[in-house]
Amino acid sequence: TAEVMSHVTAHFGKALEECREESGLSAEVLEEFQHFWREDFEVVHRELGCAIICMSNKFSLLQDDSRMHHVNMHDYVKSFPNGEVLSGKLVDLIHNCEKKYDSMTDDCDRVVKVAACFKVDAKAAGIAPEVAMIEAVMEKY
Ligand code: BOM
Repeated sequence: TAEVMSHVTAHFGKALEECREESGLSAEVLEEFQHFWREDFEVVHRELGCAIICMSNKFSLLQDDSRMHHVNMHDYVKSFPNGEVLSGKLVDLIHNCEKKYDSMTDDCDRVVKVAACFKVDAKAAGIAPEVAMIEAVMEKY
């Protein structure tokens, strides 16, 4: 659900500042991670892909090939309030997007495509959070 996704985004987003330098993602492109979900934010920058890889690695959510670690991602999402209602769906959506871009060899370029696909599909599935929902739970993490 969108409510659960707001918690996951608020927590995951806390890793952004630790990853800014090594990813090269400027504040002009993305100031705060929750803006990822804004209607007018375009998920297109290679540096965002690099940042998502760096952030995911802080929580062991990726395998060595920079694809999702299914078990760890499932457990991560499940750890949030009501997480078990989102975990299966989120893993399915991300994996479906990974399959579409599997031939891309540059990890940062591929992950930003996967993230853009995930944003579109999460909105279509009704599990994309409003930015205001994320801001409401930011203080918990
Ligand atoms: O193949 C690479 C898998 C990368 C998975 C991350 C895609 C989604 C990242 C952008 C949105 C994040 C929102 C919430 C946290 C989900 C972990």
